[in-house]
Amino acid sequence: MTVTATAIRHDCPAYADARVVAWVERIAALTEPDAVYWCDGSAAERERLIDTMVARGTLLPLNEEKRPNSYLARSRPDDVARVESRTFICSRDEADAGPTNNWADPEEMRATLDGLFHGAMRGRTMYVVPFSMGPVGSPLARVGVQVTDSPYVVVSTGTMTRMGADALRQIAPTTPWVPAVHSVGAPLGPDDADVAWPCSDTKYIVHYPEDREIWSYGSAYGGNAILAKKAFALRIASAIGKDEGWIAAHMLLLKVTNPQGRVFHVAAAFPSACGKTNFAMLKPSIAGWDVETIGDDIAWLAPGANGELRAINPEAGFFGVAPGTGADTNPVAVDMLERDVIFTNVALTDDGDVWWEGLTPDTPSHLTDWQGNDWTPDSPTPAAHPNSRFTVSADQCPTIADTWDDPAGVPIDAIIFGGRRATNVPLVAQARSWEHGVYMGATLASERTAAAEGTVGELRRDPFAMLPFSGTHMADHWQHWLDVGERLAEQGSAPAIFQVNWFRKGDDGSFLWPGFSENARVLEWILDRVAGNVDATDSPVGLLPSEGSIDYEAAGVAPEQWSQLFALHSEPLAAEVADTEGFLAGYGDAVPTEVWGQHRELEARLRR
Ligand code: OXD
Ligand code: MN
Repeated sequence: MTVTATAIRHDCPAYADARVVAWVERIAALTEPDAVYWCDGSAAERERLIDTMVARGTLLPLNEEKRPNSYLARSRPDDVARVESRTFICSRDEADAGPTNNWADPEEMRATLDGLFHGAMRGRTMYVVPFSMGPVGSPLARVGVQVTDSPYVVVSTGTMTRMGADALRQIAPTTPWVPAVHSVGAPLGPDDADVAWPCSDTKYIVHYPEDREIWSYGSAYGGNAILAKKAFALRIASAIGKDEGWIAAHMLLLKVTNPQGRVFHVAAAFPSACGKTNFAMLKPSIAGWDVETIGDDIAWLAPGANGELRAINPEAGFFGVAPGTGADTNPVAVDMLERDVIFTNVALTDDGDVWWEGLTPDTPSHLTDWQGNDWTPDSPTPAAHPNSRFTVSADQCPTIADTWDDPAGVPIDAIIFGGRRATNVPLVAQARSWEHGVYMGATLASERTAAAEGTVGELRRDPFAMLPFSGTHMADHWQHWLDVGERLAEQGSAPAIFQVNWFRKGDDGSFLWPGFSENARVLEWILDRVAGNVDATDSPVGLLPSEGSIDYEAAGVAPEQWSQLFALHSEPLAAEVADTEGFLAGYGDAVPTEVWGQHRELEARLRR
């Protein structure tokens, strides 16, 4: 029983734009769902969807006393993460996708997807999910509509975005909007019983940057399926931003108030698995400094009317990695997760609560692991999947800033790039200029293996932490940063740029810096630099803290460790510069001359 166009037109909200309705009709004709449901984003709707999922076994209610109004989802074991190998950027010209994206011809991809989506929603309901990225009506916000046959994706999108009627009302006859089509790829015949986590072995996550369109097939997990997040707010937004003069950045956002009451805003990029959510919820170890959260993953950065760089967090929730989130690493998140959370692939305690590695110092003696099996501390596999997640509303975060959803955004004072580096990269360095900062962002890397002193571990480059998330040629993204910086400099002044590294190791292989709450000392130095309150010392890699400007001993760091945190060893640095040369060359002619210029200058400074 396939839904008819007449039924769709009958059920759609009166204010739905005709283009949206026509598109929904087209996708319904292709995918043949049993019904089409237009989401309004209300609490009652969310409750109904949750009840449906509980009845189907997709969600398990947790102990109401220990974890009120919270649920556990267990995905299929082969649908646990973003699949970069199945993620495509289908620009008309292959060169526009660049060497780091999977490219496919858009016409051929459309034909492939037409075949796959034909009848893909049979036996299921197609939900129409309108959403706003950014505060509804903000000049910095953009709207999209996702259709999906997964109620889990609907509820997750309801937490991660401003979802529902208000977003749909934003779409007037000439408003640009991003259509996103999603199916789990598991149609049901009339006699088929559904499963708790329907998905398909065949997966495609496809972006058409010129058409601003997303199609995703076969997965219900995270960034593969909650298309508002990585697919829209980073990949498609990087293409929109390039045309419109703003930047889609894989960055957290902080509001920081110093002891004198001056407010600063910071945007920081880190590759995945560098503790981004922990830094976004930093509890400072130093008195008088107040750190508040604006976002933990994505920032949209746009030049403002007075030559300042303004930022919004386009999301409305956190889809954070659970393992490693505990009272010592992120006490703010632990408090945030007390209620109203959907957990995915964490372990279940015997009293119906959740657990994951790193949540508590003691491991429970018995758990049900993320796949539903008995688990004890002797079990050979982790209790929670390493990529298990929590999905929670941003306004539940105890440190959320009062300005986090200001439609005008916040003015950015400092930009930070950080990777996980055992060698070479100092705890903190200030870029000499915007161009030098862009070079720091472009050459950002983490080290695969801990390296012995005097060598460099294999570098996994992740320029601007955007490697899996750019909808454009990566080197065009660098050029775009240069262009925006130039525009800021013409009208006002561009924010200062810094590089940080919490992960440098000493000769004995142990971390030199305690990290977490002590990272506030680095933030203090950065913002004192912005305020002009503290000196820096020149070095080949950038401006470093002068002796006495960071109280490292109060962080438990000895003078010998402190000097290792900033040591510049010529051999491994030369090896890294040679590696960078090859890395940049891989982007061919698209590498901006300013980036090559910065590379040559670094080379020359290191030779001196
Ligand atoms: C994420 C990521 O999931 O960056 O946020 O990988
Ligand atoms: Mn991320």
